[in-house]
Amino acid sequence: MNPYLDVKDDVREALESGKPVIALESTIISHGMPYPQNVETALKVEEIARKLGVVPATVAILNGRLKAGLSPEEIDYLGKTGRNVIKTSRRDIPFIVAGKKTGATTVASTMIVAEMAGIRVFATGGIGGVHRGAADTFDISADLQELAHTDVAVVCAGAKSILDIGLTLEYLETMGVPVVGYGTDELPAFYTRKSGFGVDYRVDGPEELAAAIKAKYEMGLHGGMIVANPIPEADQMPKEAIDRAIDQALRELDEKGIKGKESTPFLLARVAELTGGDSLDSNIKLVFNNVRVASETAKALALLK
Ligand code: PSU
Ligand code: MN
Repeated sequence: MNPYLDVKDDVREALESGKPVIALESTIISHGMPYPQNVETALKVEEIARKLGVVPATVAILNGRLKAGLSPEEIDYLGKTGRNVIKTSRRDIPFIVAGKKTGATTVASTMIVAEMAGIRVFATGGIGGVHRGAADTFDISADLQELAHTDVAVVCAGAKSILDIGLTLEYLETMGVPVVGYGTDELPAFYTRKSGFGVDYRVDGPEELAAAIKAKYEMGLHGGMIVANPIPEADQMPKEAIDRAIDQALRELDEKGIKGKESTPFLLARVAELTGGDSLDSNIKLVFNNVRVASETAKALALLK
């Protein structure tokens, strides 16, 4: 095992005995949602996985140690400290570790730690992507490069329109990352079930998905996979309301000159404020839904091994 990594006891036991485990990220806790909903969601997500017979491993860096699996107190700390925790992507990891600092892991860095620990399936809400206006700003999330190289399947709710969805799909195609629709031929758009863009492959259940994941890794085809799982019908946002909020948040981002790693947290927080919390409710529900799919997939994968 990697000497920089601490694997929580229950996670270690499950991995050693071939039982299903899923990874969860922590930037969604500290930078993706407000307190206390962030902590409530993170704890509930772990409970959902456990009830399905899956061990959850929430990932973060605490005092310089990579962690696969956190205690409820550690999750509470990350949620309470919020945006004062360092948002940690691939490039940040050596400095957070060497400086014995605490970092919340993005999709990219959670994939890195999950792969080190031997966890194949990861559930979150949304991934980073190619931002609107990227032709000028070059703002392309490091999550996409990680998906190109690191062997973890990421269950998310598709790509939201703070991103350029079309460019994000082009980038993923170039990088050889499969975009899989879970029970859908159309890529979901996070808050809504439809984006107008197709997926590469559709799967209709965890066994079918697990078989593709197993084939990929057994052939040594390195890199991740995006499993796009539509938000449940009842939890969707009205398209006009969400589009309006996103457009306004993007205008404000531009006016304020916010750039780099601050962009996504700013946009998520503004959209939640502008929709009076409705988008936060949808966000929480879609995360629960993704955890269920990731858990069933981890179980199917464990049975195939
Ligand atoms: N999208 C969401 N919620 C989130 C994020 C994205 O709906 O919490 C977080 C994830 O941790 C993701 C990160 O990995 O933002 C991407 O940030 P950036 O765009 O700076 O790469
Ligand atoms: Mn970015």
